[in-house]
Amino acid sequence: MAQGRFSLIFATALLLGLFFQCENVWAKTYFVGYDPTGWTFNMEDWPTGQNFKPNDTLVFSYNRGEHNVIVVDRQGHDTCKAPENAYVQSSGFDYIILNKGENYVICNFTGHCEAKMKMAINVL
Ligand SMILES: [Cu+2]
Repeated sequence: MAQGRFSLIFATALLLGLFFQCENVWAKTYFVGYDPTGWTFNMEDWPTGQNFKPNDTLVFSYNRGEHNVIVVDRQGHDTCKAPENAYVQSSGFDYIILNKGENYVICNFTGHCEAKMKMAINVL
């Protein structure tokens, strides 16, 4: 009986340990923006305070044809210019996977990035 209880406690501790370990390992998925608007203007502050990890996924939901999603570098972010050969996502339901370090995303529809439809996310 005593041994059974010990095994139970041990198994529980083991499971809890695994759970918390997985919690750190499993990447998370975030819907970008404030419900229900999703990816839109004035997004600069949205990442603030969120504990993003490498390999987390950001989902960009928006009306197709009204916006797009382009990963750029710091200069692209600051100047609101995507390179000619940039990979442009425009399905209305796009995603990116965060890398460790700085991640920059803009919408390059005319005037949108300038209207703060851009984000800089530093992943630690
Ligand atoms: Cu846009």
